[in-house]
Amino acid sequence: MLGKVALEEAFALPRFAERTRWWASMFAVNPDKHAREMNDINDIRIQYMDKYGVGYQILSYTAPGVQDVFDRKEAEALAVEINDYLASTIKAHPDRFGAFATLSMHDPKQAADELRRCVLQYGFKGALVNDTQRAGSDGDDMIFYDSAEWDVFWSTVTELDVPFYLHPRNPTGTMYEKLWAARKWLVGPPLSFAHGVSLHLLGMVTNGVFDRHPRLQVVIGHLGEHLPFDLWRINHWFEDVKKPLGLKETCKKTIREYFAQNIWITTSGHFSTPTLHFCLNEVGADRILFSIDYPFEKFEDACEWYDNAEINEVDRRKIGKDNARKLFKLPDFKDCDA
Ligand code: GRE
Repeated sequence: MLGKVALEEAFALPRFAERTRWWASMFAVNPDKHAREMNDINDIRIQYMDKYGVGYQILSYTAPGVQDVFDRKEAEALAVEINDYLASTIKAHPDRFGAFATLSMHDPKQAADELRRCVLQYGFKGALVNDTQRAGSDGDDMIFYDSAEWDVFWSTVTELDVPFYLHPRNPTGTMYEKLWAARKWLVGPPLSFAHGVSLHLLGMVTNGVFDRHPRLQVVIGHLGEHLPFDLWRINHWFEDVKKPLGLKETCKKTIREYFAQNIWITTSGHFSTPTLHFCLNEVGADRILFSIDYPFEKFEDACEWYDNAEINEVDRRKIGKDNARKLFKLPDFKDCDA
């Protein structure tokens, strides 16, 4: 399929070469290739896009990114540097690249202001944040965005009418020591990433963020970070036990209603047809978006799978490009009408 749109596609600042290699040492079998692909925007990436029928990508800063920076001032300055760099780097290819804003999430009002700047000044398509923000003098605090204090941020997101991508990051500090250190091979895609994002997103659901901001659109990757598989059970426990016990005070709708009205899932890093079929049943084609997860995953694996997956052509088109085109109000891009 030509003109696919991909949404969870990472880049890094070339000046952080050492950091990119550190991350690659945990997640890439060929760290040199990974670093080359991560630091490139306009060359290798466009060759892959042309070869595998990807018309447009929305780029985002790689994990853990600014969410790993526990000094507030440093985090805020880094986010601005990244946004300015990305805006100037993709300027040459408006028909191929869009951008997600990178945000420091230390302070809700400052995050909202930087998002507004990126959307109004640069035309960025939304924000992508890597799960909780590290904070505190030793980086051991974690800021979640599911409390009422964050309403000022979510109001800005909905006022600007842009989606918010909740992306994973690695567990750190005491959490890492207690849960993961003795089981380090489970850090990342095998388990910890889905764990973190699911906790955070369900925190937003149960703490009433979507009730207070009913137009908010949140995207999660990896075919829903295990949540679609658990929808029946979550719904059963919310409706039959937790709501009678008090959850109904903060969470008015059912989990399925939030999935139908506020939540999107992407195929990033999860190229399985049986799982996609399952998500088509549980979540529906109108809420699924194609993505790759480059350079952690290969264009070849994502695109050859997707182009040949046994799904009907109406759904292939929606998931492959049309849903994203509408959700992100994309400009015309290469092969957008193919
Ligand atoms: C990511 O999407 O950021 C990611 C990593 C590490 C491994 C896999 C992956 O940062 O998808």
